[in-house]
Amino acid sequence: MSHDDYPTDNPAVVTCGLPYANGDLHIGHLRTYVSGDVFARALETLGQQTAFVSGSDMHGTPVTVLAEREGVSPDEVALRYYEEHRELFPRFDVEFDNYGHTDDETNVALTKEFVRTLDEEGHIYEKDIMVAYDPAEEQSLPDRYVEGTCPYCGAKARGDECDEGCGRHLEPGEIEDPRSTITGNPAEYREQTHKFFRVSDFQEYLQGFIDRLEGTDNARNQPREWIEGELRDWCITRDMDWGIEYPGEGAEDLVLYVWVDAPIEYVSSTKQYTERVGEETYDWEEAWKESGDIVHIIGRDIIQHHTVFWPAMLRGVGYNEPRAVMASGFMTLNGKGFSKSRNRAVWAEEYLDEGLHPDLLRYYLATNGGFQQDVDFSWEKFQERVNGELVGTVGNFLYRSLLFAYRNYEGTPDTPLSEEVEHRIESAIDDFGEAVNDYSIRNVGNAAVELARYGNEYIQRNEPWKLTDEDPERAAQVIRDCVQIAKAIAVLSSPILSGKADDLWSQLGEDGSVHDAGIDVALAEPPEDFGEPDELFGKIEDERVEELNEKLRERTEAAASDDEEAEDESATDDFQPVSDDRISFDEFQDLDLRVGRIETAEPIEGADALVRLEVDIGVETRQIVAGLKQLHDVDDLPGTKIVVVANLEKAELFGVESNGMLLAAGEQADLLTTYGDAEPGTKIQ
Ligand code: B3M
Ligand code: ZN
Repeated sequence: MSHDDYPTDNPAVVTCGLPYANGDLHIGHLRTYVSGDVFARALETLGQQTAFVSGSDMHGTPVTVLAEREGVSPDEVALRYYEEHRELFPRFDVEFDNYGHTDDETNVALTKEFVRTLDEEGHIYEKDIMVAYDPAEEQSLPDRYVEGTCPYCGAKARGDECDEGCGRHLEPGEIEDPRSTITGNPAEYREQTHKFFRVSDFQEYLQGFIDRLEGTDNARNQPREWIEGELRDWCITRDMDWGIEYPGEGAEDLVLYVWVDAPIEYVSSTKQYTERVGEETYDWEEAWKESGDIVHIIGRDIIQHHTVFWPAMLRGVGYNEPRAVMASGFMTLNGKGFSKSRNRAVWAEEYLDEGLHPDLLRYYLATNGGFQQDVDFSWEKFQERVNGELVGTVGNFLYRSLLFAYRNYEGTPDTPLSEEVEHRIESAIDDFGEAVNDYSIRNVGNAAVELARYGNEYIQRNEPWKLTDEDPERAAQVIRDCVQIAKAIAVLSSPILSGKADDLWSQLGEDGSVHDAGIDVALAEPPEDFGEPDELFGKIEDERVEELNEKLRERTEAAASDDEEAEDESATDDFQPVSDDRISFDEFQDLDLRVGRIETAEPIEGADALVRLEVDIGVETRQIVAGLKQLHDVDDLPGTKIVVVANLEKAELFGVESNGMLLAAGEQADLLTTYGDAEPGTKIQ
C-alpha cells in the first residue's frame, strides 16, 4: 500500500517525542520540537487538517531518580517540569494543539484500556525473571537505578538502554555486572514475576509495516535487524511506586513500564484536543482508529520504541499505524556533546534571555543539515547562517524591494504579474510540497530562501532604479513582481520563520495572520497600499559572538569545578573493584617512577587531545606525549611537578615520539605530583 501525497483528506497527527519531566531543555532538545512544529505548520499550509500534539513524560526512573536526589516526591518534580516545558514551547512558537502529560486522567484511563485490551486479546503473559536488586538497601533496581555492561556490545550501559554503545533497549536482567546507581552497591539478581507483552505475535505484521513506513531512512533501516531476527517479548511492568498501576490481576504491586504509557500520550493528547475543539473540528478517533496520517518526530535513540513496540501495541488494540517516523541525528555544541552536569549547553531559556529572536534559532535548527544528520551548533555557525541567509539573502531582498515599492508606488504597482515570476513562484510552491512529501524539513526552509535568492537576482538583473525615468512601465512591472515574490516568501517561510513571516505579512499590508493563509495565497494579489518597511533581520556582530562564547566558557568552567567538588563528596559508583591478582614487591620495583618537572608544553597540531611536553627528570630532559589538551590549559602546564614512569617503552603518538609516561588520576587527568619539595629525578618508592 502506498500512501497518497500530502495534503490528503485524512486528519494528520504530528507528534514530538515526549520530554521527560526531569530537567531544563537546551537547544539540542529543541531540534525535535521545532522540526515537529515546522512539519505540522507546513502540512497546514498545504491545506491538510493537522493536530500537533505532545506532552510531558512524567513516569519512570528518569523522574524518580531526580526526585530522590532532591528529596521530594516524583509528582512534585514532574509537575514542576511539566509546567516549565509547557510554558517554554510557545516562546519558541512551538504551538502544540495540545500539550498534556502522561499522569493526567485521560492518559491513565486510556493506558489502562490499552493494556486491558492487549490482555483480553491474549498478547500479555506472566513470567518469572531475574531482576536487579540491592541487597544492602533491600530495594529493586529498575531501569536507571542500575548500571553495568551491555550484553550485546560490551559498552557501559545504563538501566534499560545502551545509550553509549549499540543503542539497544535492554530488558530487566540483561545488564551484566550490575551496580546500583544510587549507592554504588553491587547488585544481585533476584527472581520476580512480571508481565510481558508478546511482541513476537506481531513479527509478520511488523515486517510489512516497516516496508510501508515513511519518514527518514534511519527509522526504516535500524529496526530491520530486530524485526527480521528473533523478536523478543517486552517486560511491561516494574517494581516501583511511581507510575500507572497495572490494570489487571497478578501484578497488583507493580506499575507499568514508562514506555507503555508514554506513547499512548500521543493518543491521549489528541483526544484532549478534540474534547476542547469539538469533533467537527478535529476527530481524534478518525485519526487514530480509522484513516489518520500519523507522523512521529523523535530522536534517533528511540527508534526501536517507535517502530517495534509502539506499532505492535497499536496493532494489538486495533488502532491505525504510524505513516511516518522521522528520527533526528544528534546535536553537538562546538563539536562536543551537550552535558547537563557540566553545564555545557545553550539552554533554551538562556537563548531567549539574550534577546535573540526565536526565529533565528528555528531557522538554524530546521535547515542546518538534513534532519537525520548529526549537526553541530556554535555561535559562529549560527552567526554565519543568520548573516548570510537571513540578513544577506532574505532580509536584503525584502527590504530593498519593499522600500522601493513604498517610495515609488506607496505599495503594489497596478500592473499584472509577469509570467516569468508567476512560474518561478509556482515552482517554489512545488518545491515546498515536495519537501513535505520527502519529510525534508530543511527543504521546506530552502523553498523560501531560494525564492529570495532568485528575487535578488531578478531585481539586480532588471535594475528598476534605472528604469523609473526611462521606462516607468517596465519599472512598475519589476516591482510588482518583487512584491509578489515577497508575499510568496511570507507564505513559504511561515512554517519556519513563524514570527518574522507574520511581521512581513503586516508590512505587506495584509490582514490577519499568514498562518491562516494556504499555499495558494502565495500567488494571490497583494494589497494596493502598504507603509514603509522595516528591516526584518539584524546582523549579528563578531563582538556579540565573542561575548556569547565567553559566557558559555565561563559557565562550563564553573560547572566543571563544582563537579569536581561534588565528585569528591560522593560518587564511588565509577570505581572498579580492586583485582584479586596481587603483584610482588619485586614486580613493583621494576617500575622506575621519577619526579619530573614540565619545562615546555605545546599542543600537537591535528590531534584532539595530545600535548608534547619536555620534562626535566633530573638525569635528562625527556619528550613525553600526553592526552591533556582538552582537560588542562596547556599554557599553565610548564613549571608543574609530575610523576613519570621513566622506564616505559618508547611509543609514537600522532607521529611524535613519547619517551615515558606521566601519571594522572581519572577521566579528568588529575596530575599526580609531590607533596613536599622533592627535586626532579627523585625516585618514587
Ligand atoms: N520521554 C524521552 C526520550 O527517551 C522519552 C520519549 C518518550 S516518547 C513516547 O528521548
Ligand atoms: Zn550495547
